[in-house]
Amino acid sequence: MAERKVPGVENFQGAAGGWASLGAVARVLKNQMAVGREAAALRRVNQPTGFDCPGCAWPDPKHTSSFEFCENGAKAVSWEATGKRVTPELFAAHTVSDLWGWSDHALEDAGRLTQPMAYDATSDRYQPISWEDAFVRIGAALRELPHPDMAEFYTSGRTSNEAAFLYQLMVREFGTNNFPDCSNMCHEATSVGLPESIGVGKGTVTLEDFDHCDALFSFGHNPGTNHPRMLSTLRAISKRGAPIIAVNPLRERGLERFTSPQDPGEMLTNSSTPIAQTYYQVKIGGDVALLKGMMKWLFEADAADLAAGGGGVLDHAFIAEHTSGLQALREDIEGTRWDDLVEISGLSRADIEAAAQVYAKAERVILCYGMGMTQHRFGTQNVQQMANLMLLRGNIGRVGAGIAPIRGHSNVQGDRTVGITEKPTQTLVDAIKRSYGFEFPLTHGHDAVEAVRAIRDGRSKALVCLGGNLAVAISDPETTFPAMRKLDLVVHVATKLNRSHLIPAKQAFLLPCLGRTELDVQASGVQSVTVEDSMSMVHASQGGLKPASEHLLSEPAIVAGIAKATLPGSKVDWQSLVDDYDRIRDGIESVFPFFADYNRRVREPGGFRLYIGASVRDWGGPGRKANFLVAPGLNEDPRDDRSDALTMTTIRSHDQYNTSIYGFNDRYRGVNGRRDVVFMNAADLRARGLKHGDRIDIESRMGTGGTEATSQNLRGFIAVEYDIPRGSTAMYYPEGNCLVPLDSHDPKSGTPAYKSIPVLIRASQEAAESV
Ligand SMILES: Nc1nc2c(c(=O)[nH]1)N[C@H]1C(S)=C(S)[C@@H](COP(=O)(O)OP(=O)(O)OC[C@H]3O[C@@H](n4cnc5c(=O)[nH]c(N)nc54)[C@H](O)[C@@H]3O)O[C@H]1N2
Ligand SMILES: Nc1nc2c(c(=O)[nH]1)N[C@H]1C(S)=C(S)[C@@H](COP(=O)(O)OP(=O)(O)OC[C@H]3O[C@@H](n4cnc5c(=O)[nH]c(N)nc54)[C@H](O)[C@@H]3O)O[C@H]1N2
Ligand SMILES: [Mo]
Repeated sequence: MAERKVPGVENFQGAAGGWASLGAVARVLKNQMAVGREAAALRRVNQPTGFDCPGCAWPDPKHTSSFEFCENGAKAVSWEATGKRVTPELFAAHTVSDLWGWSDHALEDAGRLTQPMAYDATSDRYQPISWEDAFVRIGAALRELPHPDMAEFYTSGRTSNEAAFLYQLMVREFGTNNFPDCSNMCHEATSVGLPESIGVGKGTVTLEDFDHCDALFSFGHNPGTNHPRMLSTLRAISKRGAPIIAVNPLRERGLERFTSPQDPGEMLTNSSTPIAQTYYQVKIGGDVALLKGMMKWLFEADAADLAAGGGGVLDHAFIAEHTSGLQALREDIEGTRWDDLVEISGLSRADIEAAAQVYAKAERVILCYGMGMTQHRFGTQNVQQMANLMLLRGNIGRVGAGIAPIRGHSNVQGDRTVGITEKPTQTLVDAIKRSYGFEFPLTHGHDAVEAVRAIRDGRSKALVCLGGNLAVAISDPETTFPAMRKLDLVVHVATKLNRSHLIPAKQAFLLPCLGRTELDVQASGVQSVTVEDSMSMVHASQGGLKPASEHLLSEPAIVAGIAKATLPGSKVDWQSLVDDYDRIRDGIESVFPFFADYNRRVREPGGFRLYIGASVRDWGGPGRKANFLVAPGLNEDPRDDRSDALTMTTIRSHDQYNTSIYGFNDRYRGVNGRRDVVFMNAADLRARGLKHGDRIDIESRMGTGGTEATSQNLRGFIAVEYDIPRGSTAMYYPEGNCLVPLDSHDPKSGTPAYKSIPVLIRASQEAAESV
């Protein structure tokens, strides 16, 4: 790190975890001012009889007997269980335009929403409304639309299976498949890419597999911040001597060293366990080059071994029995030059070969990956090249081996499983007809990007959001914000206030719901909901806290309320489903037979695992095979015509949950009290005549080259010298979203290219002086 002192920026030397993370939790609890309530909540998190942690989708160990400490989980829980409240008085005191001026942090920090509110344009304020009136007005507005396809129904991944199932049932009876979903911005490349490779769009491993792997590869994710409970698993692997290989342009501390708060020895001696044995700082967008390089070495080593009379390095028996497409892959890889692989990955040939050797030496390999792989224009190719690598040595479908997309929201995978999809199948149409007696169209609906396009073009006039913060999470606020202001109806079901709520349409409703931590009582008594984690484990979640306000309804009750008002002749008995969530689960089971015996199985401690064909080498039905798939070229990103362009990635800080900004510190990257930083390589700074701490402007070059570019440039950010490859640069999400035009996404999966934005960076025009 450079000599110059920049306020709030330092070189963090510690390990991930440890006392600092306990301290951080204590601070959050204090700030949220309801310590009793939150501490009670924390004792019940991820317990067999407690609630599922809203923090992430990492699975729970089988027999959790004591609270598994996790900083991320503690923050998520206390953020929800806060003592602060957004009351009608707050809305009376502030116009919506006034609230717009608050920061994202301040909006959510104001506390929990307490009453249903409706927007009044004359006073530019949200005013209290009764639930009944809200439902009636929403129902009337939806029915007034000329066509059901003119409404968008967004889901964010905290929604339970029960709420999601009711929601899709309502929307389908209403007559559309417009299901934009947070997973369209997240692991869609997995959902689209993996089925083509291995017949299923989900991970193939269980948590137990991690006890048996001989090597673990981590591509493009940051577990120290985003899935801290995974560090315990990584630590155990490291302790038994199996190599962990990290592939990430940034040196993320959680992948380097971890002090386990669960380990009194480490805590008392301030020692830590090393995590990654080798850390490859790939260039942003260079992963396909690395993967192809590894495969190139494998093909070469295999040929040499076979020529020498050996059995080969590839798993030939597996390839012959279970796969197709090897020859085309081999030709593609053989036609790729080492020089190109080295240049685009940013890694030396020796490094690439060493990674391949670790892979080849291990009998059982697990490969984990996150947003660093999916949020690119070539996200689907990234996923499929990882699958190729795994298939070459039969590393899918046996104990201790497999591919593990690490999901984000705690039930993002489950929402999809129970029907939140814009691309329904005939099977789903038939099953819903059988169970509920109505038909719905097979036509594909809108995903997240397409929904915003439709809103922009006036093709959609209503937006209903079951959670989330769509306007801020999606790319291109310059397009999105003004487009959403033109809507006729917007409905937000939410726990906390955020910027999307402040983009009112002609009619806007803010409907406050119970959170995961809270007691949900319906006619038949206390209810639990169910969720599915990253490893396809389905389990129950039951909140225990007194609701934040007496006016809150559960998400299933709100969905049913909207449904009854929108569909007067409905074939569904909405009230009976809400009275007893067991009936919703019976419904899920009747539509999706793989949930057989749902209510019984989910009551077993730890729940049950859904059938994942690829885990047992069933590639999507009898006679089907796994496929090696060719990705043409090495990098599909639009190369910029300007050679001085850098590639920007947008990442999460340690103190945020997506668009929820808990605070302004990013401890493991040494940033305190600010978010306006851009991490840059020293040579890139020098080449632009810049120094650590200088103020800079960022110009997006994405979409230059013909596509419609509406993205905006950023001014007055702070350049921070950082250990990142030359040509790569990073800043925080959502600050960076305005650099990504709506049309910059993976053409196959629709995932916005948040992680590879060509940008020009120069000294700020705004203020000549630096900090
Ligand atoms: N505390 C906390 N927990 C969370 C969330 C949160 O915001 N806060 N969000 C939740 C959600 S919805 C999700 S999806 C997950 C997200 O969890 P992650 O997948 O870890 O998401 P990001 O923070 O976006 O980090 C992506 C990582 O990819 C790296 N990266 C960037 N570009 C590239 C590239 O081109 N190649 C490679 N190999 N790596 C790259 C970045 O350096 C970073 O380490 O976490 C979930 N858990
Ligand atoms: N540049 C850039 N953009 C990105 C990403 C990136 O890495 N870079 N990541 C993308 C990813 S992976 C994702 S998943 C999306 C996230 O997109 P979203 O899921 O839409 O966003 P969140 O920030 O998770 O939503 C936060 C809001 O959810 C509401 N909420 C919280 N808990 C509950 C609940 O229990 N019920 C209900 N009804 N509401 C609740 C609160 O009101 C809160 O304000 O963002 C995407 N955007
Ligand atoms: Mo996500």
